[in-house]
This record gives sequence, C-alpha cells and structure tokens, in this order.
Amino acid sequence: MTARQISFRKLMASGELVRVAGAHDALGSTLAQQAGFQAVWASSLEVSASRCLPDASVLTMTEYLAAAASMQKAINIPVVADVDTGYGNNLNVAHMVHEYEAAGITAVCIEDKLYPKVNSFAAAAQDLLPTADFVRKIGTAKAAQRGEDFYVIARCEALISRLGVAEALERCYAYADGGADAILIHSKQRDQSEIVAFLDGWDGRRPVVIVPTTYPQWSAAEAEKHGVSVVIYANQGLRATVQALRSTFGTIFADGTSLGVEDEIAPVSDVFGLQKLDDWLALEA
Ligand code: SPV
Ligand code: MG
Repeated sequence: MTARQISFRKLMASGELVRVAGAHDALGSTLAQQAGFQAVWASSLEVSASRCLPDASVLTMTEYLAAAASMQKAINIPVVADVDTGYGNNLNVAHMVHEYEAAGITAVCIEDKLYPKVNSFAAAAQDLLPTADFVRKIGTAKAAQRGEDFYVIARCEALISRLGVAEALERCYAYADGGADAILIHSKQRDQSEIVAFLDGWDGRRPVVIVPTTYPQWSAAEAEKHGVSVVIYANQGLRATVQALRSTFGTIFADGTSLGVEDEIAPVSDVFGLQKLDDWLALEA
C-alpha cells in the first residue's frame, strides 16, 4: 500500500456511513472512486464473471488476489476483498491473510459457507459451517494478520440458507465475539424486512455491512437509520457493463458502422485520462 492510500479500518473510524461499489479490475475501481464511493468491493461474482467462469470456488486464491491487488494499485481508497470461504480450511485462511496483507489489501470478507461455495443467488445448496468452526476460522484469520490495521469482516449466510433471523443473530454474535471486526449479513429476499428484523435484534457490538442487491428500494440513508455502517453495491457495475457492451456491439454489427453509438460511448481522450497517459509521458520528458 502506498502512503497515499487509506486503510479500511481508518475509513471505518470516521463513523460515517461507508458506501462501497463492486468491481473486478482497476478500471472499474477507478470509476467507482471517481463516482465518490469510499471503498471498492473486489467481488468474487465479478472477478469470476470477467473470466466467464462461475462464482463457485473455481478460480484459485492466487487469481482472486491478483485481481484485488491490481484494483488496489489503481486507487487510493481501500479495496475490501471478497475472499469467499477463505479458499479452504483454517490453514488456507492463514495463508490467504498473509498474502492479501502483504499485497496491500487492508480488508477481507470471509463467509461461513462450506468450501467449495456457490454464489448466494444460485439455486444450489448453501450449506454452512457449524458456528464453532467458523468462529475458529475467524480467529485464525485475526491471529494471522501481521499489522493492527488489517480488517476482517465475517459474512453470515444464514438468511441465504433460510435458517431464520434468530440463527443469523446467534451466529453473528458468536463471530463478533470470536474477533471479527465487522459482520456482513446477506439476504436474497426481495424486500429489506428480514434485514430490518436482524438489525432490530443486533446490539451494535460490531458494525454491520449489507449488500442490497435484491432489495434495491432500500436506500443507503434508510439503512443507516437502522444502524447499518457499510452498504455494498456488489455487482451493478458488472451488470451495467454487460448491458452496455451487448447494446453497443449489437448496434455496430447491425448497422455496419459505429456512427449510431458514437454519442453514447466515451471518447478515446476519456480512456487516455483513465490511463493517466499524460503522467506517463511526462516521466519520459
Ligand atoms: C459478490 O459480489 O461476489 C458477493 C455478493 O459475494 S453476492 O453475489 O450477492 O453473493
Ligand atoms: Mg462473492
């Protein structure tokens, strides 16, 4: 991490709501920073989708780390790395923490699903580790970090697995007491009601992170009023990219010219700006 970069822990210390955008590469991360987001989520869904592979523990830790590290190098807001289950057992988790921390990543999010995991929205088994085992996994991650700044978010998938709010709360209290710096409670419900029920039962001992993909009507401001500290817009950038490329390529191919899209696409000068071309050319001058 360069001196210009702020760690996720320092960002959280401001006490203000943190809004995070999902991305999978340096370009998306840079655009998220330019839009005003305070952090970037290195999404496992996005990174795997960028390779047209499923978000199912198919890519290796090394591949996810390379993506997160190249994102972090391009920006000075922190990357929060989605590290799935930690890529295996507790020893894998310790290795993951060593490698991510050494690469300048200041926050990781580990989920309580069984390895190999599948994306939370997939119609597939979403089985969880027993609570005590995941508490040990979080403890291993915290013990493995070398600096005090490193931040570990424990992600609970109990609502995804339809185990109910009481089980989710019990697990999240155990994860918090086991050393997690924050907890992420995920839901695939079409409204925020089970997240609100969770927040009503949460005593605030650790910050709460949410991912309102299936309940987009719930604004960040409303979530903050209910005690949420971090809101992650995990995959909207990827979905926008899919739509934009499909439409642009389709129009050019159908028209036999790019004229019909020229007013809708970024000029090459914009791309040069994102590449910091002038700074690079100045190095040579
Ligand atoms: C991701 O963006 O990879 C996430 C969030 O983990 S979700 O896709 O909702 O599981
Ligand atoms: Mg993920």
